[in-house]
Amino acid sequence: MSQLRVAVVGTGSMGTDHIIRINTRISGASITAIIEPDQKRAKDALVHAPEAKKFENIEQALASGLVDAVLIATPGEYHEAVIMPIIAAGIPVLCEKPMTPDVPSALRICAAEVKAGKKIIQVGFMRRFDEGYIELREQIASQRLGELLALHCTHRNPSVPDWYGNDMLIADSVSHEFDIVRYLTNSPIVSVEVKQLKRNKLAPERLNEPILVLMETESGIVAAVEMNVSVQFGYQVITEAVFQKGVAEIGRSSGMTTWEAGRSSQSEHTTYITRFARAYDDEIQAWVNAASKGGIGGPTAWDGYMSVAGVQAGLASLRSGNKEFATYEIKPTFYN
Ligand code: ISE
Repeated sequence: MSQLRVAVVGTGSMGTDHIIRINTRISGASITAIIEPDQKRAKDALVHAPEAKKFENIEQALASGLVDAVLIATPGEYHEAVIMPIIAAGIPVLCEKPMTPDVPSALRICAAEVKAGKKIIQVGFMRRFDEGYIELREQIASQRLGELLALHCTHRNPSVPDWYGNDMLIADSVSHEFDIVRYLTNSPIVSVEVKQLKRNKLAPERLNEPILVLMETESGIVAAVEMNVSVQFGYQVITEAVFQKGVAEIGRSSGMTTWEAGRSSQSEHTTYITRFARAYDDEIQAWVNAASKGGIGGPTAWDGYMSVAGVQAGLASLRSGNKEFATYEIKPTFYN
């Protein structure tokens, strides 16, 4: 296949960022179709993909013969309805996180993929492609500093849009840590406890945050995640790993330091789009390379399900204030 012809479903900020990425920085792919019900958003997206055709729904796009692979960037609650026809068509898909809003729908997707007999769903956990996380995972696995004892994770957003509700602290934002902590430690998360920190009065009224999410892995590692979406100053995702013989930290800004008028300052990211730009590029390039051969090049639908199951325990703890336990279905051998 010369160029992978990609349809993008959902052209909000993330979908549009992927369109620009695929049409400018990624090799071997181009955008041939978009599916977006909001006329203004669709029009804005087509500026970056003038060759693409707009379709009303995924079924029409698949039937057009213009699509070899699909990238889904709508909110999680719309994913299942879009993924099912794609599984039936048997073409590769990159689905942004969270894969679905709840465990039953995540399991339905896995079951449909298993039944179809081929791994075609990659879930958009871009942190797995971030240089720092890759290095940290190797550091943990090598045991050069001895055993890993604990993780301190900082996840801070300057602010969030109007449609971001309180549950999204866990379901949308901490969904990343449910994946990456399991990935770093190579061990599933068995319990989650959400603590309310002192409320930031600058947070929108509907949000009760920051929160501290304590997740414990089966291997006994506790990760303490500060989830904070009203920090005002910038976007930070920092991880500190505590080992028997040392400490490793990733994610501090590497922006320019400026000395001026008796002060020094360093620029900081203000959005995940720039903080993880390289990771997104590497994620999408790996997906395009694999999808061109009909497969996937990153986290599977099962990884998507494992994060959703962690989110479910996290939401239970957010409501009860207690430690809640995560339970999982047995992994089908298909995903080994
Ligand atoms: C957003 O959806 C993301 O995926 C970002 O990585 C995360 O930092 C942010 O909190 C989410 O809302």
